[in-house]
Amino acid sequence: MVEETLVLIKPDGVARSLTGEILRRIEAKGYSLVDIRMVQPERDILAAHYAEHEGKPFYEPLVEFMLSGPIVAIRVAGDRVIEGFRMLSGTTDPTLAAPGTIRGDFGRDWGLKVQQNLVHGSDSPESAARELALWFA
Ligand code: YYY
Ligand code: MG
Repeated sequence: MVEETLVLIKPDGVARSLTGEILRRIEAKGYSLVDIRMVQPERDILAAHYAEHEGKPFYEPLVEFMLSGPIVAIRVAGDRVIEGFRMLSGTTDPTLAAPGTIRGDFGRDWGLKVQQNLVHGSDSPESAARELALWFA
């Protein structure tokens, strides 16, 4: 079942020059890069993107972090890519993300926050449709 998902390389991934490595892993898995853009997002797009987390204690620091530098937004297509990219990414907390995943291999613990976990991937077909419309309007 071919799907599309939204992947974001967060400001820490761009700043640490991991863009190429992350794109390489997506392509090596057999997924296609359909569209890609580098963005310095405004607060309103991030508020919409993370609307489900509004009011949670990590929401404000998360949005501030996402505003701290350029982001790479990617439209990725592939068989069950929504679930598949989240497997490539690894679980939210880089400390707990399995070795071999993006967050498990490159997420750092020393003094960094959970929000600095390098990538975002849509979590369902509904989220993917909503987020792709937002970032690739
Ligand atoms: O989908 P995923 O990115 O793995 O996690 P979410 O639960 O959707 O949270 C979004 C984002 O918020 C997460 O990537 C890091 C940050 N965050 C946090 O800073 N602290 C938490 N306790 C939970 C999430
Ligand atoms: Mg999420």
